[in-house]
Amino acid sequence: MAELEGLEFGKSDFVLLDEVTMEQFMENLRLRFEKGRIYTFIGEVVVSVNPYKQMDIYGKEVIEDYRGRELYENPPHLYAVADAAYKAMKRRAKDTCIVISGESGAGKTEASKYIMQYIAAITNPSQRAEVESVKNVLLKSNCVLEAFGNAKTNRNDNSSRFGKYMDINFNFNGDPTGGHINNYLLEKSRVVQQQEGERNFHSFYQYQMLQELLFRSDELLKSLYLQRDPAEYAYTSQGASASNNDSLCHKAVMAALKVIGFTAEEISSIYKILSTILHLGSLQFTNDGEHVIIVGEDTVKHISELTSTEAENARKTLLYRTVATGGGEVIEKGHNEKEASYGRDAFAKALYERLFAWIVGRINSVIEVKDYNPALHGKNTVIGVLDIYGFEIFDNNSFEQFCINYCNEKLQQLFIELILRQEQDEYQREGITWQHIEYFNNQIIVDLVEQPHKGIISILDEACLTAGKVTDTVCLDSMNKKLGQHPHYTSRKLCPADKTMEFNRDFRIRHYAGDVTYSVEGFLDKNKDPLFQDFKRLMYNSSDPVLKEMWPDGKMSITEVTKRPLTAATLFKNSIIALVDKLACKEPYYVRCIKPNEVKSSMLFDDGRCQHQVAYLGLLENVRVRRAGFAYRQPYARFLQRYKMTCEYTWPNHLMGSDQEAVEAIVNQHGFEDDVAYGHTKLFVRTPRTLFTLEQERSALIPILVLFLQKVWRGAL
Ligand code: AOV
Ligand code: MG
Repeated sequence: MAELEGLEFGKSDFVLLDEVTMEQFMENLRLRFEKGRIYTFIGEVVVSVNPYKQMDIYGKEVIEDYRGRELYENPPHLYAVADAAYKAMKRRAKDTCIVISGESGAGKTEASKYIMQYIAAITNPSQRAEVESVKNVLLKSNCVLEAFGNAKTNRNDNSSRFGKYMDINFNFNGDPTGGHINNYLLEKSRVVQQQEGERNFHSFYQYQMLQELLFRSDELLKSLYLQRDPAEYAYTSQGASASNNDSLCHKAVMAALKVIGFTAEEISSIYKILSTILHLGSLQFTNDGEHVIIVGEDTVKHISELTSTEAENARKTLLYRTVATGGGEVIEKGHNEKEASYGRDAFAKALYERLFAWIVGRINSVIEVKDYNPALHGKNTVIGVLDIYGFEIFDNNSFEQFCINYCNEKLQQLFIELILRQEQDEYQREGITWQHIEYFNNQIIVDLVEQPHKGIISILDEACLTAGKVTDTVCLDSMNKKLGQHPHYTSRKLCPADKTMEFNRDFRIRHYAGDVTYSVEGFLDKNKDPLFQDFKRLMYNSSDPVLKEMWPDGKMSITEVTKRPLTAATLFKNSIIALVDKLACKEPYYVRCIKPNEVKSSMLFDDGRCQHQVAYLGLLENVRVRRAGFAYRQPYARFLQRYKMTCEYTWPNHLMGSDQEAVEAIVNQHGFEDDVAYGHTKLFVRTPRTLFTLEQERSALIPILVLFLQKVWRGAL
């Protein structure tokens, strides 16, 4: 437990509070925030409060202070957890993971970057070129993914609109040999529509704002048929505008793409796809009395040129769809205006989603571990870093918020499982006397969303599969019927007096982190996520190899019977369940981020908002479990093996009845009786300091022992 700071900064570990009450917890959190101490431990968990200003607590020198040190030797810091995860991985060959959670804008992404920088800084001391290059790609990938996957929302100017889990692989030396990025559900609806005050993904503004182009002539923009001003385009003119920061970031992104190894052709294809999307947004459809036609045929030409497709094909794809009749005949069916606009937007979203997935895949192809031979190189170990979109409540919450908030429920469940439940289960198993600690288990909300047949996702899927026109409202009815009794679900229909919801539109989930009212409008469409097959074929037949590669499913002909694809919610659910499984088999380290206020101020500590977060994150329960509990535990045999040299009764071998008795002898000789408990198979140690003292004694004894043994070998004794 860190006690290295003066008391004027508050308690650096919540475990040290005089009493575990909300008042004391909040008092300490506030005091530390006001004194610029944004990190506080709960044992090995780091609680972080977003400072909303640059802090002078990062960088090379500070990294050196934390490198290789024990958690309690330094003030709380992200570096301390990063080092603990790294040490566990290196010393004990454990796969570890660092899970960063907290609501939107709480500081998760920033924390993940500091953690990555720390790991990069402490590895590869011999500067081997191939390791340096892996590190470089890992670090640089952040900037690219942020450009394409982050956007300004009303909660966070740089909000992650996708989930990211990055595995870093290490060799037996503890140096990174590669990695892998998993991305989760990009919020692609943002490509065509943004809420008031929000923006499209940064990438769209960045390359249009390219100041470099002022010097390099506007050739590039001309070749893309683009205007410089994002306000010219429907998809980038709805919300907030571009800023100088965009052009700065653009330079960094370009440099990063090059470092990662994107070729000039690939970068050019990325440009072209972004421009295509913007042009698509400008396309309008009208009816000439007989047919639906496109307003602005020039734009179609630009699109076909940018996508390396035939202009006529592109035009047709925007206006018609090919359908196979029951008799196997293939016919072309014209869209009405609404269908054409719908198709255009679906195409724009899919283009962006596939571009993003392709970029992630391309980065992975560079960093994936190649030719790793465990026999030669030892066990390949992993540290995973999870930075996902945080819990969010907007004025208008849709399918995306539903998915994001479900994901946060799952992560909270994992926290409960690993930090609160397993801990208590083990005490019970080992027969340690233990006062059970109550906590809210959010499994009930997870079930509400994901349970087969009964959960919201199942009901949505069922509605999507039903032939004919099941509308969002019909689906809402079905949810009301099936879930009306659920304590965490309600809707206006079920509760007519509640005027804060719309009658035929809204349902509310009582999430672990607060109540969220979702508008069911658009849920079915977003879940089904249809895209006319014609667009896929158009892209597959592009002569741009990069674009073609992104659309392999365009190969199928219309008459081929295809299995109904899984819905967006089910795909997301499956990927999140797989993620949780992946995390659950690693040794977890936690960073719990708190957002101090709603106005992005570095001065304001909003008690109400902070207390709410402390409550739903289960931090008080975390302190209680930790405090009443034991920081370390070790099987008797292992403990004995390591520390037997520190006790006259156990060195070199003990003559006692059992290992437990021998361990008791060691503990008694050092006077640690009050700090331990004896389980059926393990010794439980309450404070890390006890182990630290034993470690120090052991280290001091080793040279003496070596001398002694050398003398024995030489026959001097
Ligand atoms: P998030 O990842 O938790 O939200 P971010 O990490 O993007 O939140 O943080 C939001 C903003 O807070 C950043 O852009 C910084 O301006 C500021 N900030 C956060 N941490 C720090 C820090 N350690 N030092 C200085 N400023 C900080 V979301 O991605 O929306 O859930 O989906
Ligand atoms: Mg983020």
